[in-house]
Amino acid sequence: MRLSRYFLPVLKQTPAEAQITSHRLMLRAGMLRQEAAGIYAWLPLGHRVLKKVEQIVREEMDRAGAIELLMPTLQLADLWRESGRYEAYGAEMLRITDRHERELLYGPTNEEMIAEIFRAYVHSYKELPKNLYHIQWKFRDEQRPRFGVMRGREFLMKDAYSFDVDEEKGRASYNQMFVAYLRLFARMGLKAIPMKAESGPIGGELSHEFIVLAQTGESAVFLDKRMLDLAVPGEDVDYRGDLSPIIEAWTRLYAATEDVHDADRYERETEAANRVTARGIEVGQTFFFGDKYSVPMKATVSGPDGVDRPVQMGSYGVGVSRLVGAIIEASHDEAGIIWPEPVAPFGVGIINLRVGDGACDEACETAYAALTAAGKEPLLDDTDERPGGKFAAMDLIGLPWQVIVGPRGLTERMVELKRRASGERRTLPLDEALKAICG
Ligand code: 5CA
Repeated sequence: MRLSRYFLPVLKQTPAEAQITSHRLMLRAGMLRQEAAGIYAWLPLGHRVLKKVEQIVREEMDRAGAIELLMPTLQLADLWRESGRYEAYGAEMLRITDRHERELLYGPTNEEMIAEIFRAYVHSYKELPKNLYHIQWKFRDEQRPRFGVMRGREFLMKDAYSFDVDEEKGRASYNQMFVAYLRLFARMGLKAIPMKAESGPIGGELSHEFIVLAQTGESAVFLDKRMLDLAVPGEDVDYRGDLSPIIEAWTRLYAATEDVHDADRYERETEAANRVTARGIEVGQTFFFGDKYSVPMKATVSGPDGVDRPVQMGSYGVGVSRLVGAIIEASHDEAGIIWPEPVAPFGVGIINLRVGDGACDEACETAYAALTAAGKEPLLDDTDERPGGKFAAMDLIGLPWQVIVGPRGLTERMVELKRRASGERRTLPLDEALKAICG
């Protein structure tokens, strides 16, 4: 992408309304624009990151055997009356009436709708297990939307739903998702700590919240510091095998939530020497709730004995849009964002310090073509901005690499290569810089 043709409205001033770093940086880096309280337009740079995060989530869901579909944002109120949640959900639900006076709602989650789809088509245990997921916008009319995409009203969520014939198999499906979660957060450069959780309005007894540690997090956590070094299951995890040892190793060290009672319980369960207090951001939550929805909604399957039974369900959410903010909270410095490579909007920034200078333009075009061909998605700053402004903007948007091309260096056939994360700079010939980036 050439910056002169792109749409990247970076702000020089710090926006007054932003209270936390990620919100401030997303506004300054031209990623996001607020359209109403808790409702945002994703500008091109933000949109690229959102799509990368979404794709990692999708790949790990697919790897774990989940199947993607897409359900609508609007749902019929009657569907929610079946489960009893239409009234229970309260003021957070955005209720809508259409021209025929039919009652609808903007979906805050999809347990009811997926149970409705399931019961229409699946009737036998032989078709199980199944795990269906989608990545779709949700709406929750939060009392206090704040911190930008962290607590929005409209937000992008991945929600997966597992269906099994009995509780044991249902728990095995839950464990598969648990491991997939550890992996998908790790792929984004995050360490997400699973904590035993209350299930709230979703219901059920078995639930974990996945928390990314960050100073600005909304949840206070008490955790065993050994968790910080616990390995994340690698590529070799066999989802068909028994995952309980991995779950065991993690849940043995789970932390408690801000609930004081949990903190008390935790006190008893762990040695004080290993305990640390921290703050964190909830980037995902998993639930196993058995027949909570399948009983009222009559989603049943016949078992091997020919007898019908309610299907055993779990649900698994990831806050896709919240993750973009969480990654920034976990990875930034005074100058701006530091994107982990897998989610960076562009892989490399090329800075042309003197646009119009034949040698500079040519070296930049060479770099641009080679990096594009290598799949590194370069962003070429070919604008007339002053060098100082170019450096500041490039640091702010946080691409992993910068290639800086100026007339002085080029007289000795040299460019500068900067690593955004460490700040390390090297002066070297262009082809060597390209080799260093492409590996
Ligand atoms: N049906 C279940 C799982 S699919 C569910 O809705 N779970 S949830 O309520 O925990 O939401 C899943 C994830 O969405 C949360 O872990 C969080 O990361 C994200 N999320 C929830 N509310 C918001 C919000 N207001 N703004 C941004 N992200 C949110």
